[in-house]
Amino acid sequence: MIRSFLTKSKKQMAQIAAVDPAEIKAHASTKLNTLERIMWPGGSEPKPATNQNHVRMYGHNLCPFVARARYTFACKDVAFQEVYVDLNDKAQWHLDFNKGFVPVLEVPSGELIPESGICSDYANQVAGPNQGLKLIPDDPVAAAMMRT
Ligand SMILES: N[C@@H](CCC(=O)N[C@@H](CS)C(=O)NCC(=O)O)C(=O)O
Repeated sequence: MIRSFLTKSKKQMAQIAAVDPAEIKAHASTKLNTLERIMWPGGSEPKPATNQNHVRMYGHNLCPFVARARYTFACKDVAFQEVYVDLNDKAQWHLDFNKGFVPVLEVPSGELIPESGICSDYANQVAGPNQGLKLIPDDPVAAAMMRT
């Protein structure tokens, strides 16, 4: 799964992944950013109104943790809207939520979800059983090893 990208070599990935990492890369590159991307200022600017149609990911283009979550959404063919925030001038609502770390997901009902691994799990769970690439092996041991 995507979180392994940050901690494992390509060879290790190939041994434990449910799918070839090259396939993930190819799939993600064609599926990323299907919805309008917006930039949002920080400081005292309030959070933008919740997108009631699509999950939103508050993030930053240089953050590898955001990339992990973004790739999972792309690989699972789950549409999402990206909102780039200013990490040099964090918004108060963001600081209050999780000290201003990205990624943060906002679901259409308005709940905010922190942490790239949790955001990735969300994408995996909302995708239908045959939707997108299979990222988590069926074998529970392999699935656990993938998460280490
Ligand atoms: N454990 C977090 C780490 C996220 C993280 O460290 N993101 C960095 C950007 S790559 C961040 O938001 N840093 C806050 C800052 O720049 O002050 C996750 O996996 O989501």
